[in-house]
Amino acid sequence: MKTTRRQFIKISGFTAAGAVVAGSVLGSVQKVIEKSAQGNITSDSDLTRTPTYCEVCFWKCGAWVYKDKKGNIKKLVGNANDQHARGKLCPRGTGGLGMYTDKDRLLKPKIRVKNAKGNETFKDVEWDEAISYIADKMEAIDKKYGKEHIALFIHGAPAAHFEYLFKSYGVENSAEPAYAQCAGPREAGFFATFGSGVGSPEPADMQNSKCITFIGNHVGENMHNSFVQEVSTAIDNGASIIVVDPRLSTIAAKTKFWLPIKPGTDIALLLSWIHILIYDNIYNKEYVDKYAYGFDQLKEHVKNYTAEWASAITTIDPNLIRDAVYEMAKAAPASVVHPGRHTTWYGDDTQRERAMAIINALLGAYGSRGGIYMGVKQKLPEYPGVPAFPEPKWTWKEITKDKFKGASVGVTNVLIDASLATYEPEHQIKAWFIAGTSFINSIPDKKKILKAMENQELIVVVDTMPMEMTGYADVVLPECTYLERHDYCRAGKNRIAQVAYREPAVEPKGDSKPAWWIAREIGLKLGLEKYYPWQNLEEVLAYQFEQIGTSLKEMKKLGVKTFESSDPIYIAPGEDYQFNTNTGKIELYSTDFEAMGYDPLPKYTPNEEVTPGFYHFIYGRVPMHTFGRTQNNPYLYELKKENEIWINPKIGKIWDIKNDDMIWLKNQDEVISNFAIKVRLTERIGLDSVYVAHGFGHTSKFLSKAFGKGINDSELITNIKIDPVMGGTGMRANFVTFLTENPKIEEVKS
Ligand SMILES: Nc1nc2c(c(=O)[nH]1)N[C@H]1C(S)=C(S)[C@@H](COP(=O)(O)OP(=O)(O)OC[C@H]3O[C@@H](n4cnc5c(=O)[nH]c(N)nc54)[C@H](O)[C@@H]3O)O[C@H]1N2
Ligand SMILES: Nc1nc2c(c(=O)[nH]1)N[C@H]1C(S)=C(S)[C@@H](COP(=O)(O)OP(=O)(O)OC[C@H]3O[C@@H](n4cnc5c(=O)[nH]c(N)nc54)[C@H](O)[C@@H]3O)O[C@H]1N2
Ligand code: SF4
Ligand SMILES: [Mo]
Repeated sequence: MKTTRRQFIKISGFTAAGAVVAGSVLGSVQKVIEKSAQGNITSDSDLTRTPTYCEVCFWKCGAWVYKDKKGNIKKLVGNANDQHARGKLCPRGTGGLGMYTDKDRLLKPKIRVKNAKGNETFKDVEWDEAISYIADKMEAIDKKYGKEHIALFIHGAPAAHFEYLFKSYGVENSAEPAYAQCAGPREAGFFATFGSGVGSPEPADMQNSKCITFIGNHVGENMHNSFVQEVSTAIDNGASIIVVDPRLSTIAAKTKFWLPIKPGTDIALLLSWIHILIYDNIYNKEYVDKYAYGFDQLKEHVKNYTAEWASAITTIDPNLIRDAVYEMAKAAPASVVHPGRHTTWYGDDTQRERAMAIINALLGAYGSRGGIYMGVKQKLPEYPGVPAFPEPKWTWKEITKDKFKGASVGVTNVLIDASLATYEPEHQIKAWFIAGTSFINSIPDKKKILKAMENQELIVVVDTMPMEMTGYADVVLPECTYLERHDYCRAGKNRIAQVAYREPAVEPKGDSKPAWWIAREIGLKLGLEKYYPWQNLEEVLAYQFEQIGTSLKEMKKLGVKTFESSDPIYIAPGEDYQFNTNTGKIELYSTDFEAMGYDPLPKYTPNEEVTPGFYHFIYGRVPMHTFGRTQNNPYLYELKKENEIWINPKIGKIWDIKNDDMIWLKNQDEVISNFAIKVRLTERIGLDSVYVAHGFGHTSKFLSKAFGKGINDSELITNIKIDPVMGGTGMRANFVTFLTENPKIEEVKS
């Protein structure tokens, strides 16, 4: 089957006929918004626009917020000059307005109190009371244990503001699920190999690739804007796409190179590819001779890993294994094995990523056009006159690095372990400060989290919505949405150096406030004035803009500005490039891992087998939602209200279940799903697995739309495989069976 752009998902596609998934979804979200927007817009000239970057996911697409004369937001549109957006937003970004209009939003600070009957409840308070309460508690914890015993859990734009606050206070105990539940393993695996991590956006030069290989990575359902656009371009240009996935994903359905793998066996496949590249002599010899270290050890290591060996483990046809790697090699060096993003699968994840990195090295992809580019960025200066941060007595490193030597930032689950009453008192965490992460839905092992929570003397949650975690807080602080606030600029690495600016398009609703304001107010209460010589974030941004040769005025006009960068993004032919590793080379054999006591070369070890009557429980994304944060969004809710469980029709027959039946799931540890889930019988999933989209099954009754719709995969993830290198939580070694009768869960557990 020849793949064309039309067949593939198109973010640009809502005007084109026949556009699949994204196209139609985007069209309908636009319609929903237009219908609900009051007043008729005659033309765009009636509208004014302000710049932002999208916060519906973490791709951070540069966008314009269009408003009418009355100041009502009419639409959100991608910034044409932004390399993340390229003039378009994905369906979720287009529906971002729903974050602002959601009627269930948090609009007032709340403190947990006991009511007359002795039951716990929340009372609405003024900001000053909430902030004083938090500052007093933080000081009390400091006195009793030391301030280092407070942990910060963060994600998204609010993160930077609270990290700054905590550093000013002398605490460096922060972590985000975007590392230990997401990209951590690939960062560790690629760092060990190339001396630099991957980062976001992933620097895969897909728009110039002749062959792109996806391991799991379900682009098209995973809807990162320019990522999807680049894959579309590559397909248009005739690039080959290789997809390794037990499920016929949207992208797998568009290529002849779908390798339906038995879950958890990817390392065997990757080792056989390395074997074939080396022993069939189809690797990039010149590149490897010049830049790589440890080729001979690697060659010896993979000598028995033939396609037939891998076939027996992965259940993939050996000819398909060979054809795929020949296709990759033919296109090299414009051939890339995408590093993936959500990579915490089976606990052997850093080693799987190492194997992927090694294949990229053998193809000569790193530093090559169509392979992996080296991103550039515009640095933004610090605000002047701020003193150095105080030195904490201990940080996340003290409780992490002896166990997980490859961890480069805080590990959420390590901090949760340290929050248990049984943890050594010297480093025991006694308070949680949580901002922009849904925590109890994002980190597995709910039982442990609940236990750790009991040991906390303060839990603060900063959120825009009454999510599950807010129900456990002592203090809930309502942040306003990204459409109502300033934040630091987006200025991460990419092909060109760009800075994206966000300013408020509308006033914050109710009593909600921006994270920078909340953090600063807490800082002032804690006596940290010297770290806050500015009154508002706009001053900081104005200063930064001046220093880099622009201005607030210009940034308001441009939204996204491009800066000159003299750093090349590719390695020049024959260049004596030094990699940031111990040997200065690409380490096929990792000297770092050897020194740390980890396997210097990736090994395959079998993962748990499924037991009869149970199925591998695998999960992923739907294009119209981000994690668990958008299910209550009025526009996106309309597009997808609940998740379904994908079951092979033959399995359906055995169980006598039909499409649209509602069933409950029970996992290997007897945990039963909180709600029922709708059955979707499909040949696109094999006989040994079932599949659901993450983010549904909300248990917070304050989410009037999302409550009880579908099931929450996190609840059923109780068998956790910890990655020995960086501490990530492998979440795919779980199995479920079906309950066709209502197990009568009386009350929602959370
Ligand atoms: N619409 C939307 N897009 C998103 C997000 C979102 O919430 N919504 N989130 C963003 C974020 S932060 C991330 S990290 C990414 C996540 O998206 P990805 O990085 O693409 O996540 P993966 O886990 O690699 O992909 C899930 C796929 O892995 C397959 N799979 C399951 N088990 C195995 C296995 O053992 N081997 C192989 N080879 N495949 C397997 C599943 O069938 C599924 O198709 O998506 C990003 N994009
Ligand atoms: N079971 C399971 N667990 C997973 C995954 C999975 O697929 N399955 N995916 C993993 C991955 S890849 C990742 S990256 C993580 C992501 O995990 P999280 O970082 O926890 O992401 P979300 O679930 O989107 O939670 C974001 C929270 O921030 C709130 N929020 C949204 N906007 C704002 C804002 O502007 N300000 C503030 N203060 N709050 C805001 C939302 O209401 C929500 O409560 O989850 C990981 N955990
Ligand atoms: S990919 Fe979509 S949701 Fe994510 S930032 Fe871009 S437009 Fe927003
Ligand atoms: Mo992620």
